[in-house]
Amino acid sequence: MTITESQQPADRQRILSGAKPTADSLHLGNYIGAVRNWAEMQSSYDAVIFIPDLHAVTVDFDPTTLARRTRTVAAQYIAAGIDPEESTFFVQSHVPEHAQLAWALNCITGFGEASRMTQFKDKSAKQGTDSTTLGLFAYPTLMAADILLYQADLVPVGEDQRQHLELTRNLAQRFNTRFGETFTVPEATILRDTAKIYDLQNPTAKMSKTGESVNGTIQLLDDPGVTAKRIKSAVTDDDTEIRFDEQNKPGISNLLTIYSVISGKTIAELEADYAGRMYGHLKVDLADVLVEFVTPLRNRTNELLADPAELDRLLAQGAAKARGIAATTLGTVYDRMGFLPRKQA
Ligand code: ATP
Ligand code: LTN
Repeated sequence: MTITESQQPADRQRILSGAKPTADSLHLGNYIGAVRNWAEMQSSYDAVIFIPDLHAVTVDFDPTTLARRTRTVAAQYIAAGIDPEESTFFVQSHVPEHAQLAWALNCITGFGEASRMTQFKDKSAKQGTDSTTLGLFAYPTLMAADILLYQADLVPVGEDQRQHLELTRNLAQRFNTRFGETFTVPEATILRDTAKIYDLQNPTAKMSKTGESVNGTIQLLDDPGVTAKRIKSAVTDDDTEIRFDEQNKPGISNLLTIYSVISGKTIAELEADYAGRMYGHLKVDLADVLVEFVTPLRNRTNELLADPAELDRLLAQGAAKARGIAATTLGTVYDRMGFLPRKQA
């Protein structure tokens, strides 16, 4: 139990998640593995969804590109069903309490503890010490601040974020023990059951914004003709049977997964529908289904991007809602840590 004013009513748990604005468009894997699930959770949870732009500058970045991507991703989230009225939806840098709480958490995090984060070890090893920043090292404590500010109960993330969630739980417990009950200790909701989408050209690697081949990725803002072409040229196998078998038929299995998620049909239904038919039939139909699915999403995104004032208004409204919660938590934290209260001038 926490004792801050941002405590949640017992019947509606708070979920919190976000994905960095590090590409010009979300891809189908982001939609199926993340955004779609957040959108579905909005009705049964109190959802806090945000764009971690402060996290995006922990590695090399370009200012103009960052601003453009943040806007585009914001529009795509809304187009994909994140409702700015129902949820708390905002851009991280618009809520200064994230950076403020991160500093407080930095000061209760061990250097050795932070050094053990495998994502930091991997990324810094790849980049070399000279291009590795203090920001990248502190990435996990900023992420902990994102979560703890909102007293989130559940944090739906991929397996790669498990260690960061564990650190967040440890920091919450450490702070609570040392300074008094302040933070909800969040649960990681590792999205194991969520369909993982693979690269269309290399179907054993996940579809990724940093993937090798552009042809293997379905960008949600691509022209529909490009989307159809990518599906039609997806790598399959020498066999002819349309059957889900990730081990031996990764390409066909990936197409069946995408088809199933987009159409709502089960894999078994699809296997039955396509019994005795050729790979080409599956691809043509899936291309049609996918184009029908991405076209309204793309149109809605472009509509939102064509009205920047309205998009800004929605983001400002989200940031105000977020600050209402974040400022309360940060106030308690500062007070507990012994910072002198700031009086009105
Ligand atoms: P990168 O290529 O830089 O690792 P990414 O494209 O994998 O980036 P992230 O920003 O790491 O995307 O992930 C955002 C969210 O989308 C995460 O919750 C992640 O689990 C989900 N996601 C990303 N790729 C896929 C995929 N291929 N299938 C299912 N979910 C995915
Ligand atoms: N590190 C996450 C993005 C992220 C996040 C968060 C996710 C930043 N802060 C808080 C959940 C909760 C990633 O790379 N997927």
